[in-house]
Amino acid sequence: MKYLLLLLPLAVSCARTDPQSEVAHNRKVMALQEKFDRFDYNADGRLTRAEIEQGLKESGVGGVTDEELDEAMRAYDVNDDGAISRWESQRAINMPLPENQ
Ligand SMILES: [Ca+2]
Ligand SMILES: [Ca+2]
Repeated sequence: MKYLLLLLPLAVSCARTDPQSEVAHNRKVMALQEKFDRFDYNADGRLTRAEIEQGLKESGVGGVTDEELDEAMRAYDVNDDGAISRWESQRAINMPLPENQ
């Protein structure tokens, strides 16, 4: 469930919607964009580890260790440039949670 910690502020508002519905999906993407923009403090279109850390703190999500952040960055940072881009975050909401977590 560790990945869920990072995704929580990004995806928690979408968890209860019907994944089959296009409307629900659009709503999900919009909610994600909104949170993405809120986390993207320097508005460069990418979330760095530091921005995510700050965003989690301001969202009241505590108890995320450095290790878990590293792990989540590795999972979401597809092109390995040290930041989560918009499409990487969009990919993440459609990604099934790892079953062994
Ligand atoms: Ca940024
Ligand atoms: Ca990246």
